[in-house]
Amino acid sequence: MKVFVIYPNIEGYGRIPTGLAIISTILMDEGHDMELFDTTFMSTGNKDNDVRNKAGLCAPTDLSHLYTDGFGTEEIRELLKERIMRFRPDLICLSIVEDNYEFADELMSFIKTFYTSAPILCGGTTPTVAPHILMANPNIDYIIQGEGEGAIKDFCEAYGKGDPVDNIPNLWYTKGGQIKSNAIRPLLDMNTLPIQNFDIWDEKHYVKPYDGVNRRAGPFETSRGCMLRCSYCVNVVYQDIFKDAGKYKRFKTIDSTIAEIKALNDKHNFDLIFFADDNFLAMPRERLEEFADRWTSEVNLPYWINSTISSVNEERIKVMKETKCAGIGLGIETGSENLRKNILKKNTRNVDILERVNLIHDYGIRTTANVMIGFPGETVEDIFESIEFMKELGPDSFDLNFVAPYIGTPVHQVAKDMGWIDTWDKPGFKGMAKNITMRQNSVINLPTIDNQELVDIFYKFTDLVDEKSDMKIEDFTASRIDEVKETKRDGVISSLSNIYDGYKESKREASKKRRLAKKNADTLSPKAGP
Ligand code: B12
Ligand code: SF4
Repeated sequence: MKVFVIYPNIEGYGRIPTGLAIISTILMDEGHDMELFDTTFMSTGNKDNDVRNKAGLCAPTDLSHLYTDGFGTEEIRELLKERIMRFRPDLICLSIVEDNYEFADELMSFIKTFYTSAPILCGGTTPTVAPHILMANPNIDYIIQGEGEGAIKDFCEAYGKGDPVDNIPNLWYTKGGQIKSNAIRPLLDMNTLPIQNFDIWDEKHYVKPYDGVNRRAGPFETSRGCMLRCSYCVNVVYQDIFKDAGKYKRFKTIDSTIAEIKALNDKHNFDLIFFADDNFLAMPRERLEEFADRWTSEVNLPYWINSTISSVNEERIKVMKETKCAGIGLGIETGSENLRKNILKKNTRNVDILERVNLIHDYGIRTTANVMIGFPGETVEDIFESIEFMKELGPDSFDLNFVAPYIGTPVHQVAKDMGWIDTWDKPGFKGMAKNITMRQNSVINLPTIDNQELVDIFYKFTDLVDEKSDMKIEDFTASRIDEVKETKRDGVISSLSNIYDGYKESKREASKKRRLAKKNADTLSPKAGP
């Protein structure tokens, strides 16, 4: 089959997307004729890096040479049409995250005006968390929910032969005007994954500005899933969707991990490895020991990871140091313990964060503190607590973002219930926040902080931490702070509690069903004879 794969990236954020890299590798390995259309470097600039530079979040780097100047939406459409008309695909696939969905929709609706010989199939984060919403989009014919490896293989095989696709697990489709969904397939064993094929991706994806230097970085995953349940994160939703699909947190063996990195490094010559895992350090001791031994003797490249504070301990950090870990991104998010505990649903105390960040610094490893502003219930005072905490913590850099109320997350639900987000009503987008972004501005209209004030703090955050700005709490609309403290914050907290109770109930129901199914199977299975 001829499959045309689109990566509709408008953030200009380079780095090969692991999920789509694996999907396209599988398509090629299965013998399908595959073409990639990647918009990452087509638009006029790297929005993400521009904001970081402007906010002083990173050592200034100029990435403008990576982008084709003046190659905007019109030029993208022209090229897309030319490529599709030349290739004449049997299937068109897109990978979607919410920030790119509107842009992806523009491309899909354009495709439908000149090419209707191939259905459009979408996968990725947003199709996974909200397939029922996306299926109402007239431009989308099929959705693969969750892990796409097995489903895309089965779909292409059946569709290519003209067989029915009704029974393919993870697939959403329409039949007789009705939206239909199939069961979720068991979560896969990561050791069955193929080695990613990077050949179809632009080399520019390897450019990673790191600590002021442009490095050549390769992206890999060693595990999937995170067992924490932060209220703004996709993982809390995934845990619910996949509750019957097997073990959510899974690892690739060190053997498979090293084999893949070695094979791709021999070919592409990286000087930095990026691990896409949500929480790299959350691994058992024996695995850590094996990683340490084999990394140094077989790969020996600097690497960079993301981790939660709760997974940091001296034993692990020692290994990180010995194995050339260049930096750790830490999800600290706020300096307000009250906000972190009650609204972010992260149970880490500031004193523990301080202790562990100091430990990482003692070992000479670089830290990046990931911080967010604009949580439902957050006040200017909370943000100033974050600033004070960052002064105390002294990470090597920050990554500051606005809270984005992604569909499916508790934060989205609360912001919607409170009437603080403007949502779409059009088919395919119903209930989703308009113009969603985590980088450009705040999508949640907080009663506590004016959005423009929030943007002002965003761009002053680094200066405030470095004590180069004299902006003060009193400069903000203080009266609204009092209102929120007394009423709105309590509303957010109780609304979140209800949502989390719902997850607990759903988990209880699922295990009750599993127990019952097991009991029935035991009763039905013949006993071993004498
Ligand atoms: C690594 C990473 C990146 C990398 C790679 C991007 C990517 N698309 O993979 C970089 C650094 C480039 C990046 C950038 C951004 N990211 Co990011 N990123 C992640 C992270 C931490 C891991 C993703 C990953 O590799 N997972 C492992 C792979 C195997 O899983 P997967 O990507 O979901 O893919 C599987 C399925 O979804 C499916 N699938 C995926 N695509 C397709 C396509 C088809 C056709 C099919 C059939 C199936 C399919 O099959 C895959 C294999 O099973 C996730 C958090 C997470 N846990 O998902 C955030 C996450 C995806 N990122 C997010 C965001 C917001 C962004 C940015 C907008 C940030 C910014 N301002 O620039 C950009 C957008 C870039 C883009 N267009 O994707 C959000 C998306 C939120 C949402 N609900 O939509 C997430 C979920 C984090 C969060 N806040 O919760 N990101
Ligand atoms: S620790 Fe990070 S990856 Fe895990 S649920 Fe929280 S935000 Fe998501």
